[in-house]
Amino acid sequence: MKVLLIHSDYIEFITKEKALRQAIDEPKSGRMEECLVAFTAVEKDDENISDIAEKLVKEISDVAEQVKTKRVVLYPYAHLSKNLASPNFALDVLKSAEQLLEKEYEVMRAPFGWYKAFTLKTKGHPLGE
Ligand code: A3S
Repeated sequence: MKVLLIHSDYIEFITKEKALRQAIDEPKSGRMEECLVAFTAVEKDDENISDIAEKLVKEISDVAEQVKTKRVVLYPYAHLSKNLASPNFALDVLKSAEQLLEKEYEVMRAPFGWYKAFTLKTKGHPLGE
């Protein structure tokens, strides 16, 4: 698994085009203020790890505690790996992580299976996809 964690002033995203025919969420746009964004690529090797969602949640929680935020965005981000898990497996992992995180955090899961655009602001520097 590859995870890029960015403590952000805000993130906004919108679905553009479908990227997959299966394992796909409904299209949507979203915005979250002051949050930890977890850009996540689930990899082939993760398919052999039974508690991979728990491991992801641990990683996110550790950093959320450091930066003192209670808001998390789970953002599927396939571009971080060339060795991706199957879409069905990846979506399951992200959904499980969402459920676990919801016990302690306000969580937004960005739609899976889409090309999306995002705007993110961190420490005053706006970035775009
Ligand atoms: O690859 C196209 C879209 O399908 C999802 N996806 C995965 N995301 C994470 N890990 C995997 N193993 C995946 N397999 C499929 C993602 O939603 C992906 N879309 N951010 C968008 C592109 O703008 C994206 O990565």
